[in-house]
Amino acid sequence: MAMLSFERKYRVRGGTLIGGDLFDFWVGPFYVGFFGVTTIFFTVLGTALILYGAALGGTWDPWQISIAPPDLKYGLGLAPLAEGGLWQIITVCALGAFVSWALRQAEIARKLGMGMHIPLAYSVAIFAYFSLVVIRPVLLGAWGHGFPYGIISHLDWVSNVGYQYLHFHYNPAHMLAVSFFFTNVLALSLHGSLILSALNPGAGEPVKTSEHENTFFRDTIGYSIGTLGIHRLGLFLALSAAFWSAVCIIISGPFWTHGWPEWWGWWLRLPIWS
Ligand code: UQ1
Repeated sequence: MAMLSFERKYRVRGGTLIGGDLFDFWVGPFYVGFFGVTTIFFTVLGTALILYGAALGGTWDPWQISIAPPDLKYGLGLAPLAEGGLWQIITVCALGAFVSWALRQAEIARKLGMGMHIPLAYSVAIFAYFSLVVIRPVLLGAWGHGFPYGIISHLDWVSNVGYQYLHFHYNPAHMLAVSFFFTNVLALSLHGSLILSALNPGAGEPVKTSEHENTFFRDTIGYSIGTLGIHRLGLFLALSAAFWSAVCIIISGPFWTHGWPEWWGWWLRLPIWS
């Protein structure tokens, strides 16, 4: 692939965390690096194992394919391949690929003299996955508490675990997570539509800039958070959504075993009602 004229300026040596110059090169438009190699390794191995697990599963219907974690009886031990062992290795591959990807982001950010915002933000998404398949299963004492890798089967898992706590929407951390997800959607819809409306004012009209963007929101709600501010807000909302998602599932079981509606008993027991 041809290199764009400005790319030469940004294809700088160094910034690697490991391996020195060894993997400090590009293939077409893609930076490789040590962690590019490990990302490819874990991704290819993990995908091959998913295909093997699917072949053992008796269906090629994409909706029905599922690779389940081990039975609870295996606790935190290793299970035979066809009885959850594949799920265990696939989980290691997934985490290997995700962490490799985050470290490749960190190397590229160092190369370009940028902050670590991108790998840090991505790490919060990894943390949410890690909390589901490692932290909570370890706290509960069995890998069998992880979720199955399948389109319908993981939805069934979410539904079943939700009903195990009677009504998951009463989980206060779940409430926070959902509220952050919704607010994130609101912020991105406001931001995306504002940018498109300023840059696509209509045929023959000159493109508008941030002065117009500020004025639109000052005119409508008396306040503009600014062009940098909206991105800070968006990052905060997105990270908060993922963070509270992780918290809401970690506390379900390890720290609260009853139905979540019951948790609100503290409110009913407040002395002010008597
Ligand atoms: C905003 O104020 C702003 O500053 C100009 C943006 O930057 C481009 C935005 O995208 C949005 C959505 C707003 C409005 C948001 C709030 C929280 C007032």
